[in-house]
Amino acid sequence: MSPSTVRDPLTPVEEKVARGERLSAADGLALFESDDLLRVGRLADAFRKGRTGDDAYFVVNRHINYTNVCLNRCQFCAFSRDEGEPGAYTLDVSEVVDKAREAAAQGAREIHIVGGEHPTLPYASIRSMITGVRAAAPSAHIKAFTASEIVHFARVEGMSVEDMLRDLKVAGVNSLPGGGAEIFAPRVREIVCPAKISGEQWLEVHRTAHRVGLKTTATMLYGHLETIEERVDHLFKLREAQDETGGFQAFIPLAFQPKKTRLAQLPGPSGVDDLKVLAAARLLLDNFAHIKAYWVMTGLKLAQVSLFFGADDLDGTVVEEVISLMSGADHGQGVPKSELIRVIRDAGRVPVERDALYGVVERHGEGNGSEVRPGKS
Ligand code: V47
Repeated sequence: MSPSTVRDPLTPVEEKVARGERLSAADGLALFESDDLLRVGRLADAFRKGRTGDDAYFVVNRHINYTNVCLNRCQFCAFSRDEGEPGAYTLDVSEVVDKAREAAAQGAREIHIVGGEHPTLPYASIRSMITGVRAAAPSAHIKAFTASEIVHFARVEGMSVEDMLRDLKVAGVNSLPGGGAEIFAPRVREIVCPAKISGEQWLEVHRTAHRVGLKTTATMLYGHLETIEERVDHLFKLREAQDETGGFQAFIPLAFQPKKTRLAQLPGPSGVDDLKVLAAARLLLDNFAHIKAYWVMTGLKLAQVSLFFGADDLDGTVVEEVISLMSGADHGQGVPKSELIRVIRDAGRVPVERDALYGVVERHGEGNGSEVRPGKS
């Protein structure tokens, strides 16, 4: 074949996207291998626009990390502690409930509760925490417990995962967050989180949650020891599970924060990597309605730029997410709603305040916000 007839690897991907065809693993690799970030971004942006148009979502939410005591001690996690170690903490049920009450009073629609796998905290306390939050914030959506916490509670109580999920649903849990997925590849899990549930178990918990009527989200922790093949494999496993159940609401890539972890020698992902992961995810996860840019991990400025690389959601006001704070992420611990509205508008999108299930709370179209847009008249 002469050089002029060699096709560049992105052309067939662009053709497939234009024909509405599903992308293959080879296409996924071509996206990650491409040096033409803007071309990859344009493709993802056009795909996103076909799904969500000019809307960009955000939610008023609050994270509550009830304990950092954890049996797993994953290499990438600077949050976890052994029981009794300096810096270890466990909030009382009343402290969690107070934080939830305060959040609801400030307009939070979603309360995101996760913690470590505590070796001695009884399940009865976990349950009281949820019933307490439900009573204190009756109209807030409770998004609680990663798949690995669910497996831990089920083990402690001698219950099946399905029964545990049903019990938590009765107590007041409305959906599961996507944490703990990390990267599904056993090769990497063996190094970075050997004590944690496997990728297969994570997927099984989410399939079970969907079966019992709980929606969930999905994450991928990237920018540590994984290869691009392993990223594509992770995304494909999510796509396959979503084909089966349809229960995932959104995908959230989590940019590895190395600073205070046992993998601090690693540089962490670059900005180009952050944008490429979002764009590739948007294109490969054709059965996911939403892709979130989680500003806590990337900073609000890059999260804003992510709206041009496949993301349609900036997640939330967040408030006090300790997992990233302890890992050295220094992008702030909360952002006011007015700031999310401002950055979305400044990107030329319509800010849509959503609830936890993507129901529209308010469209902040031009003219009904009070914030100033410097440089725009
Ligand atoms: O489970 C831990 C990851 C997760 C680090 O579901 C780290 O809507 C980066 O899951 N660098 C917690 N990531 C955050 C999370 C999340 C956030 C926002 C929205 C949703 C959702 C989920 O963060 C953990 C773990 O996978 N993590 N340490 C670190 N050093």
